Amino acid sequence: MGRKNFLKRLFYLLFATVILSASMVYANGIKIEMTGTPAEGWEHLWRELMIDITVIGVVFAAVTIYLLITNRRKRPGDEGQGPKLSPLAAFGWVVIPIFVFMADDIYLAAESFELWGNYRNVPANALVINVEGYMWGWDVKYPEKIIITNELRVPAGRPIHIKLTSRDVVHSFFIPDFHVKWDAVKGRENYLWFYPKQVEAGEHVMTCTEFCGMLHSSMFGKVIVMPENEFNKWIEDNKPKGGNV
Ligand SMILES: [Cu+2]
Repeated sequence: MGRKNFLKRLFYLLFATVILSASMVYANGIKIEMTGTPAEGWEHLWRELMIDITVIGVVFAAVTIYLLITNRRKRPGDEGQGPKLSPLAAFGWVVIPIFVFMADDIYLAAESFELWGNYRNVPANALVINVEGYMWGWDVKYPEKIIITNELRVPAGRPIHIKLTSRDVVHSFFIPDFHVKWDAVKGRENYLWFYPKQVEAGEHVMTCTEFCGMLHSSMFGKVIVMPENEFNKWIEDNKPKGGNV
């Protein structure tokens, strides 16, 4: 290969790399906005992952099938006689496909970090509720000094900030419907937040997902989403009465 040819190919390779990088940066710039609740962001990312791996899977399968058919052995002892690639062309054939799929990985990773930030940033107007895990249940403590076990009542339409700890061993607080989970550790205050937007959402499972002893599997309760006025009334009705409590 002449020097001119080499330079031309090198130029194409660099050009393709620049175009791919630019489109990735552009896509990041306009698309990465994981606003909304953790659950919405989680579902968005999940859908995107499913679409991406499906597209990539189908493309790979199609290319593989095509190559298998076009390059199959026609008679015994048949040997292929593919064109000999120059080192640069071989390099390009390796690097460009890797870059294309890595670009998607990097993009998804960027979205994951964005979503992570969303999970860790509790909105300022969130209602704070303390949850303490123990062997084997959850004590839910409201600022009004109400304590209930295995039942987390929350108002609809407000972000809920759970401050999480444990009385004994390590537990893991999990509400599958809201896609939130975090460890409850003795001597530490961890947190998570979720946003029950509507009452129709109703009741949800909350459970422990860290094997924490004999009765770990019975360490579950429910999250009950209530209309805000009913929730306020419930707080009023249940908070300790009298001055010195
Ligand atoms: Cu547990």
